[in-house]
Amino acid sequence: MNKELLKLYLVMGSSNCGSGDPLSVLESALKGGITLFQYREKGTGARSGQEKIKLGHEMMSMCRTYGVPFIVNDDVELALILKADGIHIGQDDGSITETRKRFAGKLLGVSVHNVQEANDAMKCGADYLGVGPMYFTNSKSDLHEVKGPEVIKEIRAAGITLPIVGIGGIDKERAGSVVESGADGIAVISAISKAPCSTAAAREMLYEVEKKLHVTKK
Ligand code: TZP
Ligand code: MG
Repeated sequence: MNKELLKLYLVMGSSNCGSGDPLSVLESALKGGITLFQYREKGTGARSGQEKIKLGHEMMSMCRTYGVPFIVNDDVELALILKADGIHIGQDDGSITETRKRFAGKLLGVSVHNVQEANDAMKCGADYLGVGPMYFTNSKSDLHEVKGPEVIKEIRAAGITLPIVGIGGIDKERAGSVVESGADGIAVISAISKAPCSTAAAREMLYEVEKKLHVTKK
């Protein structure tokens, strides 16, 4: 995959938007320059069934308007129904090899927490790795141990060259250290979805990422 897509990856569902309308939040973020979007409909008040599909359709068409690929979190059936651009799965979401087969020609992202999982995901054909949590966050209920950007350094030191995005508690101030550790970009929920202006938040974070990518000549 083109690792430029990972520079600023917005992950979001309706429960991440407070009182805001998810479609408006998404459009605002797209205007600010997000490079990839993941529909992650989880948590209190999350939509299901037809409502989940409907919001997915609306978000996907909005992403298409801005030329940003649309990825679905976990829900393989939904990704197939929507004809999404890809799927992102965690360690407990079934076989990576099987998912790879079902999404041939599409993007496959896998969440990993250490060198072993990173190696396995690479061998099974993942296109990119989501590594986290970088920092503590309230945005995920079943949060793994926080290891910080150091774990990305370990994965790189083990010779894994797959595109990587860091996730978990990342804001504008922390974006640089994640990229410095070897990531190709950052994935965020609240720093954009809960920002007073998602356009400004996205623009500022993209600036920080690009500044660091330029310095490290990636
Ligand atoms: N996976 C690891 S941390 C996390 C996910 C989905 C949540 C990230 O949310 P935030 O608000 O950017 O910390
Ligand atoms: Mg999952």
